[in-house]
Amino acid sequence: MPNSPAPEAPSDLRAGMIWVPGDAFTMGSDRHYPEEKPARRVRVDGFWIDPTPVTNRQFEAFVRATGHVTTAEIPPRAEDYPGADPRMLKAASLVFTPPAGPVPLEDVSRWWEWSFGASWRRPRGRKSNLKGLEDHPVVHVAWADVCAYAAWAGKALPTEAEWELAAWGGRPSDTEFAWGDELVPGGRHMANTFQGAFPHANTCEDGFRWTSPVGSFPANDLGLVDMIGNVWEWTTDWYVANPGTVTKSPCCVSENPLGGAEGASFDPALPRIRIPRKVLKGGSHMCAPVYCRRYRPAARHAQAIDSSMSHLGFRCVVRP
Ligand SMILES: [Ca+2]
Ligand SMILES: [Cu+2]
Repeated sequence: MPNSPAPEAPSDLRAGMIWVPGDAFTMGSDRHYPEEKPARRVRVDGFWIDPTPVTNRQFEAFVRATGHVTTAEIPPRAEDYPGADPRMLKAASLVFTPPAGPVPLEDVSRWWEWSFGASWRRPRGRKSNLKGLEDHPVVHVAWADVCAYAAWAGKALPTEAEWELAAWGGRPSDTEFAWGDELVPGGRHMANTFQGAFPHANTCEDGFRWTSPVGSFPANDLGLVDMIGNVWEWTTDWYVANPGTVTKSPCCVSENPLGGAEGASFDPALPRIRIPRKVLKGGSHMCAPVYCRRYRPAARHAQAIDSSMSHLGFRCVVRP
């Protein structure tokens, strides 16, 4: 029923949202991956944000109310993917499928499987289900899906700057991690990440091999959980590799920055496939010191808007 008027969002969806006071802060980092450069002063107006990533329980309420069919549940159209093997053009999503032993870490195809039948309902492939995962973040949601959810809920998706300010939780943005300078302070895991030899030997010292129920790790000072780790989260910004260059303000502090231009967000490595990309934030349960140290507020990743994955979710905001 995609054309019928959106039903009223249940009021409890908005209850519990947390106010992030407007502030100026240093966005990005000069000390980590190149795409986080340059560290720059920005100012962001205050907004409300969901305290947790959207859960399977919440997403199910949305699907039940609207009949929404997610991108992963629809076979891709051949004309959108020139050169694609027709046998691959089936409803599918990317599922982390760890190999038995060590593999070259440059080759992501060694652990990402284009899994037919995988979707938010079957997060670990066709034979999986949501039993016991009701309070885990929903995954396998593409950009159109998270936009549809936000519209139904009367909310919006955060900008990268809003998300990054919220991830600092009111603390100054001058430490290595959102909670301080140690990844595992005093042996306490602060987020669901990957321990051990990536991708084959997860030792699960933090207690979770896959996603975790929201709130399994400590909240930040604003009361937000799972900003770091668990699942990557969508933001509205079009991805550009050098975000500092799109600062529009003539003075030194950029106000409510919005990211780059859509046309500049295509993947230069895939010149035939012109799918724009958004910025993801927060890292996931697959970030590991030996492979991907993106369990930090400044870290970012480019994601094609048509793609969904087993470590990718979202949360919403409301602006005053
Ligand atoms: Ca983990
Ligand atoms: Cu990572």
